[in-house]
Amino acid sequence: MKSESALQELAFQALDAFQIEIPSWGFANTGTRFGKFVQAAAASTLEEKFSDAGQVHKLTGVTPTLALHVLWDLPNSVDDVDTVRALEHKFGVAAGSINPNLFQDQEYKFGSLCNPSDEIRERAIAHMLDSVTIARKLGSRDVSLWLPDGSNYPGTQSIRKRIAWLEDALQRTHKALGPNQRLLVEYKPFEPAFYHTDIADWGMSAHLARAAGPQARVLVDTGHHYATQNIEQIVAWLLHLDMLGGFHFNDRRYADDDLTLGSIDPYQIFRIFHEIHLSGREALGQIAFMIDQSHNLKGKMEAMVQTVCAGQELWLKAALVDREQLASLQEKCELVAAEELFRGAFWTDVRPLVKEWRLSRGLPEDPLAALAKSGYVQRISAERGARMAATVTSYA
Ligand code: LRH
Ligand code: MN
Repeated sequence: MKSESALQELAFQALDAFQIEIPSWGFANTGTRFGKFVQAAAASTLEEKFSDAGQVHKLTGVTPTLALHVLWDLPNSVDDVDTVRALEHKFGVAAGSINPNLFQDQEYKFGSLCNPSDEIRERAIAHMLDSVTIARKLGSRDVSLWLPDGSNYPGTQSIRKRIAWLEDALQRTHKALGPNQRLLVEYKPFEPAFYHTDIADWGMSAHLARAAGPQARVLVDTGHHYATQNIEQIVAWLLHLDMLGGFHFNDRRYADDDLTLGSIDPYQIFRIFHEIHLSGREALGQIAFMIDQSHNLKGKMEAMVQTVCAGQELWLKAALVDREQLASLQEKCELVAAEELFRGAFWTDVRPLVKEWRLSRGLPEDPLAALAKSGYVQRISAERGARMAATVTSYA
């Protein structure tokens, strides 16, 4: 059994190593195809998104970067770089991963990088290259690609030709990367396409990343798996292959529900974090932790702070696994003892240790309570609320 001081030291080391990137779109009004419930406090300008991100970083100390979606956050593309620079400075949060938007233009009805029209493919590739330029100018390491491309009916598209077009597009994008940049390739089994999706699983993503070049890696969105898939096994494989570039963390009950991390199956994230801890500190620098959620009902600031805290707690629980002891029990196939050791860490209430760490780093011990006490949400609701009435939208 570890002494209290040894336990605290282990905990503080683990928490010092934990950082997670927040998505600009997590602060905006989002919904489902059945509608959007708008919130007065929601952010709709890039300045408001940086302001909210700055507040989350001030409260938690572990969210120094903000993921940006090009057409949502830089509508003038490269010409908006200086605006972003000024906001980084004003709110003390840096631009993080740059996410191309290849899913909203009408011309992408039959695909973007995989569209049968080479003209449309060229325009999609031009957007990829713009995204690389934006990332380079902002000093962002990762260009993070998710592609909705696919089809809805058998026989309506050539799956083989689309693979070749993808390989070509990602190789040309990889060529444009700076020496310290990476291309992350995110997979998703379905939605919005419901027959085939061109990048549907980790194997396709890993192949495309490898074919693109040495600076490409796989991005694992925890919501992009069939309900029965063993995600931590996929993570173990990607670590083994040195192809894991990062995560989009969220939770789900059914499909890509984009619910808050740890709200449905916290043990899932714990099992993933365990595989990361097994790979040690050096691997951690190469694995981008990012949140990808849409807060349709919860207050967006509260949901974001809650998510960061849940991430910290699950990260520390997994750090408490005595991996040496576990390895020897696994070796001896002492199943129950191994499981009890493993799950025992998950049952551990680490909240007091996390509070100690926050206080030792000059951070509020309870960020959610500090958010409520700050009056920040009330203030932005008043400032932004007037605009709300005008934006009620419906799907059909
Ligand atoms: C697609 C996705 C992707 C983002 C989007 C906001 O489902 O996970 O990562 O571009 O959500
Ligand atoms: Mn995602």
